[in-house]
Amino acid sequence: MQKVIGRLGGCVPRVPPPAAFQRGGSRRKAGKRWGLCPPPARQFVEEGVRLCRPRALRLCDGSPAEGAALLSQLQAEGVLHPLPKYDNCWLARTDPRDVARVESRTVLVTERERDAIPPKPPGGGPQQLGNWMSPPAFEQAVQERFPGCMEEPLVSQWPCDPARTLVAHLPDQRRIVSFGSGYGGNSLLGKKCFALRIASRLARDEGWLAEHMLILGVTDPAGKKRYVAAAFPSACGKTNLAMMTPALPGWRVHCVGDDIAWMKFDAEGRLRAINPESGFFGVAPGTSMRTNPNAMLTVRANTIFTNVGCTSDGGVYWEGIDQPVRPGTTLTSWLGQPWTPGDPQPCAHPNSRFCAPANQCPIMDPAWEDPEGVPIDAIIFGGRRPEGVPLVYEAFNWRHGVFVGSAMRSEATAAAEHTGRRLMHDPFAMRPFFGYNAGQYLAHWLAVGEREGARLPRIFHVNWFLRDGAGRFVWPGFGHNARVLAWICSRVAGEDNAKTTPVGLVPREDALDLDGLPGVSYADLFPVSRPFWEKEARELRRYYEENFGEDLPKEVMGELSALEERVKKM
Ligand code: GTP
Ligand code: SPV
Ligand code: MN
Repeated sequence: MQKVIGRLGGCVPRVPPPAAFQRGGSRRKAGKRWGLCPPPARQFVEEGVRLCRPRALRLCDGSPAEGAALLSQLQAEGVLHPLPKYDNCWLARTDPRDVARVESRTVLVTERERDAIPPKPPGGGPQQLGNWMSPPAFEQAVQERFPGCMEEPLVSQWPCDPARTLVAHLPDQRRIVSFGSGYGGNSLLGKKCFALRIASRLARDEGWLAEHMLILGVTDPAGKKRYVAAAFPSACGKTNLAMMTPALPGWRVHCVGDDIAWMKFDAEGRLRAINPESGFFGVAPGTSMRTNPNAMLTVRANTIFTNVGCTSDGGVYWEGIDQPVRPGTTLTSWLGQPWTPGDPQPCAHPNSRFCAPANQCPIMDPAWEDPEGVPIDAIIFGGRRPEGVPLVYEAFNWRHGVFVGSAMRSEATAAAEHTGRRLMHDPFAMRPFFGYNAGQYLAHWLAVGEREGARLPRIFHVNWFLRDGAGRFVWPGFGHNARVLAWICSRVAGEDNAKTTPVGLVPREDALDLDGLPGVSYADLFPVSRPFWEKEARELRRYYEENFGEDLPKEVMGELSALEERVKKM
């Protein structure tokens, strides 16, 4: 033990012995723990200590007692505020400049640029499929940020450095280096950084898939259960679909995961999915007992809320929470200011979130932690499309499905730094999360479809977000999305209940259950117009050419040409 302290101290003369090592019993325990660390882990820690020069070092054991001690320490430091209305729930208010992922500062570091991103467009416009950094530039960036960074005095209760934020990935070494942000996907390194970016690269190398997808089980009234995976861009409805309470009598939904799916073929050729996460980091605004009761029940205990508003009786508050505020109770905004309904600025930040253990969700699937995964029958793509894109359509086959995934577009949301309701391309909902060249990613998906003996899931596209002339959603969404899941299940069962459009297969008018939805018309939900799809195809061609260039698989370009031909004949 002494030797270990000596070595740490020796490497870093100005670092006193780690805090956890300074008291009798815990000093002995910490020493034992250090001795049990595998040598590469010790080396990693020693390098970190040398570089960042922390005042103290603590080896975490993950025990409940340690968790409780950390929470009290963070409360004492003013980072977390207790929410006494619930059981062990906490509010964190971040620095207002550190509220979302920063795609512009997220980089892949590889020797060759082409391994990270497709070639830059000839016109010099911005490439939108990720950012590459060369290894020397990365080394310099590290030297400009890390040496002594843990010696710096804290300037606020939320340490961050927005001007120098950098979220770097070295896929060849399976390494992640993140600096300057404490928010969500920038700093929860097991989530987007590892389970999507690094894992997508592992998946390509090893023949599986790491995707920005929810996984759910859906059981029909006859008791037949199927699992589906769905990729929607950030803040576009994965958590809500994964936990939904079906509005169709007799149907049940169970949740396996709400954000990330790792999928691999089994010996029978079935694609099996696991959720690599143990909790949810979900969007708060819009979550209510009406829209997502299971999420509301999940976050009543052991939950950290970030940037939501709060009530003077120790509860949380956000736009769309749909709960009356008790008389005499006052509200405080995410900025810590008094807030009253009607104020021009929102009470909660639009990207405010809850972080809660998944096992608290009342409808977790019995197989949610099964290491074999659950068999996937359907893959669903989707996005926020205010016009032109039908409620649901099915791809003609796997290759067409890969095209549909590559063609995904959605309105910008508050999950990243983009602003306004701008329509953005987001292939496979992975634009912020590709761990290698997106053209090679599409080629990998095409190769998966060619795999010998594979029993491929069917592929669908959904759009819950069509609006009418007055800007209102034409589809009620949430629990009513079960109506669409029911049609998807009928297709998986082989029912002949679709009609062909140039875009894909849509439900025949009698095949989608719209009972009890006054004012919702089939015609409004299934707009398929020639001018819209001509424009869409033109825009897609431009996007492919400028962003994927010659790295776009020819099969995908072939599918676009086929769509253009079908649209011409409308
Ligand atoms: P990330 O965690 O960022 O990856 O997002 P997500 O895809 O899990 O999004 P989430 O389910 O949290 O939904 C984001 C927002 O969309 C919330 O404000 C929801 O209330 C809203 N939303 C989800 N489903 C629907 C729907 O069916 N209809 C409508 N109108 N809004 C929805
Ligand atoms: C997303 O943006 O897709 C999220 C939230 O799931 S974060 O973890 O912050 O990336
Ligand atoms: Mn996500």
